[in-house]
Amino acid sequence: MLPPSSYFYMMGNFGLQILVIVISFLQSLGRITMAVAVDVSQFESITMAPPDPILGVSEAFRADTHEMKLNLGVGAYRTEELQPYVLGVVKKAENLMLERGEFKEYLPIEGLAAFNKATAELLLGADNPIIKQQRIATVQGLSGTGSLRLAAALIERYFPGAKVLISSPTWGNHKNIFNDARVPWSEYRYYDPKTVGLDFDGMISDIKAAPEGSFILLHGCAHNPTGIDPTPEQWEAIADVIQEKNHIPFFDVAYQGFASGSLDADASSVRLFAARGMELLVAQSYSKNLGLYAERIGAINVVCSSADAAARVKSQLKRIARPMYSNPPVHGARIVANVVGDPALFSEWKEEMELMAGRIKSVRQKLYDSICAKDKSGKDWSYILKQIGMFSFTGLNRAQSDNMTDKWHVYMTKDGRISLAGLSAAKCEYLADAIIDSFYNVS
Ligand code: PLA
Repeated sequence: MLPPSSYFYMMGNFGLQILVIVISFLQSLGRITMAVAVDVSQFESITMAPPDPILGVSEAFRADTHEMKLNLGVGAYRTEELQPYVLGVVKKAENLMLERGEFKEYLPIEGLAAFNKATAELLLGADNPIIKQQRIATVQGLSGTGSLRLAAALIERYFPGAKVLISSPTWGNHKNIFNDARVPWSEYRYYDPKTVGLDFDGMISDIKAAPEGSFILLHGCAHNPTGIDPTPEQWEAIADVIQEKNHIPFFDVAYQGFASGSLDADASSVRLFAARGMELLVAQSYSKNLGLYAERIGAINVVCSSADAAARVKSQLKRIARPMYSNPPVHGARIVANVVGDPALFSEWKEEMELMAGRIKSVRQKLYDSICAKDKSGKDWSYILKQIGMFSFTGLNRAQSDNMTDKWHVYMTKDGRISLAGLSAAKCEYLADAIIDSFYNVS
């Protein structure tokens, strides 16, 4: 049999004309269009994407109808009743905004000036000389992710071929962000499964071995997913080797206030590097500490050695942002500016944050106590208590994590991470049973 195209050749021009007339006639009867639309799509070559390893967990959770189901996937703070929480200071700030009847016109490309000022001050401390010297370029971003993406685009454009070193493991989206921005990356050792602690020597030697002038991505505090942070002495040693190798530190600060409950203490890693006079990048997010997840509010900050360099960097960040999303949304920016800029709201925020961080610490303790009371094997579970922030890196492997979900309806990421921010005291016993069953009965 001949391939269909050969018949067209054989028909010649006249035959084709007849075919076109016939097709037009059938189209006018509404027959042919339907057949074409159903059978062949212009998007045929697009395959189905896998669900997101973190946000996809919430989708699966919503579809489960079991009464004991528990969503410990995404890092989102819930109340003891496992309900989403809007901070009191956020409601107050929003009321203020309504009273003032604030407008909704476009923001400048770099975002709301009052927000940019507040966010840099929150990061470095209001009296940091870097701010007075105007050595910081701050651009409002679409939360932590969008801010990281802007920085990645800046690296791709102005440091062609430069590598970003990311911790192993890290937040899953880091790799996507640099891949999509076409920035090469590799990993440095971070987590030591034997000690369930920091592989400090591995980290230092991998940073040392990286090509001079690499970007070193560091979690400012509450490392995701491990919950393991370097000590202040270790941070100094990390800064030493970064400085020695002329690398550029690139901080991701998504949990300021959530590690210790103190905004200042949680910014100490960044401040330590900045105090050495180093140039650095910092992406900030207000998703967790102000509970503004869906408002997409954050910033990218570039600390430079001169005000002149900072002005140029800022101008280029704006140039990158303009064709990407033009300018950022105003609502979250106003909330942050109102809360940080008002002494009464600011101190109220700190209290609420301590409360949130405190609730997470207390379920962490309760989970540990419940596991220890149930597990008579003598296994040391104390790493659960040593980890900080929203997450616990349980050490459960993929099959064990699957068991947590399939048998126990506990939704979590497949790397063994659980978000304690989604756990209530009432569910600690149940979770302890699930962990012990998965750990001992699944390999
Ligand atoms: N950086 C780190 C280290 C994060 O953990 C997250 C969020 C972000 C940046 C970005 O958050 P933002 O864009 O909302 O500001 N990580 C979450 C959510 C909480 C997520 O994956 O998007 C997590 O569950 O890991």
